[in-house]
Amino acid sequence: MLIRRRRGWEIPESRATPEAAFLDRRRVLAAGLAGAGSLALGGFVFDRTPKDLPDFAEGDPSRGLYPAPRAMRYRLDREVTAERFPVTHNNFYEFGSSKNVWEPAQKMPTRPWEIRIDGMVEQERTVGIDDLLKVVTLEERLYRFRCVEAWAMAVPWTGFPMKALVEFAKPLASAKYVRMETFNRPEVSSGQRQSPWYPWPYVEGLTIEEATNDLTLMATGVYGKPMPRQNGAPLRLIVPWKYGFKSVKSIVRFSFTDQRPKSFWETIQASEYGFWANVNPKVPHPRWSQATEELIGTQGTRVPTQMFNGYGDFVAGLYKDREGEKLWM
Ligand SMILES: Nc1nc2c(c(=O)[nH]1)N[C@H]1C(S)=C(S)[C@@H](COP(=O)(O)O)O[C@H]1N2
Ligand SMILES: [Mo]
Repeated sequence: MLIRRRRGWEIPESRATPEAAFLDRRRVLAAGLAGAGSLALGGFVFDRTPKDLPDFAEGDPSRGLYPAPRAMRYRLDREVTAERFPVTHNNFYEFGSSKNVWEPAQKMPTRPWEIRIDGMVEQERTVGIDDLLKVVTLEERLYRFRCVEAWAMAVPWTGFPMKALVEFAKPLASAKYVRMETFNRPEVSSGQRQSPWYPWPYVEGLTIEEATNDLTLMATGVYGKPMPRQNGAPLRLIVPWKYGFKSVKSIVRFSFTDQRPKSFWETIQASEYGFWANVNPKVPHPRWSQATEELIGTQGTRVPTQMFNGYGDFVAGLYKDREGEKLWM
């Protein structure tokens, strides 16, 4: 293992995992370390980034579907982030609370991968990922992506509109929300084993209107290849106008419901991570500003955060009748 000075985009440990701050404190107490320890790395990080990226999609049976044609409608105001950053700088608590989870994530089997569709639907059903991929059309979209921790990237996701998944599921008219769940498998998830106090499984939710918005993508790949495990293989959500924690990874269940789902992060700390979580530069997180964001892979370049992460034309209408609700965090 190599210890070296952090690069510009690697914010110090104390700021790098604010989403984990509460739980880290609990873990320190639980371990009887009386508030010490967790910051011992100071300004240093362990670099687990390989020089040459491994073939993260080795053996993936869906390989032949990539690369998919790019949808030119989704334009960026910045360069696409170099591939090595988004595939080695991740948030995926199932494999630990640091950003260096790509290696442990390789332990996650992605086949067979069964997806349960249940709740307020015409007929509950289970579908395998490869059967689902046969009935949808993949496309590539360049999206900005903004983590609540004030770092951002620009990524070529491949996937299909979530609208197609909703049509496939045939929800009843009474369904108002879709609740999405990540796998719960402590035998493959070091995070679930080592941090049993987290409210596993990871859960997120959207209104049906959000889920069927043109922007909302079920992502199955990135950089013209099947999705690496650390980015949420084989199926994850991408909602680019919301903070990144809404974009739940490695989904195994979609439940249609008339009750607003309570997410993983909302269960942990509702005052900081709410249901709506739309990006807004003017509404600070209780512990830091959201006015600017650091572009990963650029030696610390910061740019202004945009309202709805720059996607207001697509989504502002969704919230017209929701004034007074806590739409921004
Ligand atoms: N199941 C699951 N999904 C998750 C997370 C997680 O810890 N577990 N982290 C979220 C957060 S905070 C972010 S910023 C994005 C990161 O996605 P990336 O690693 O592909 O950049 O995934 C989101 N989806
Ligand atoms: Mo995040």
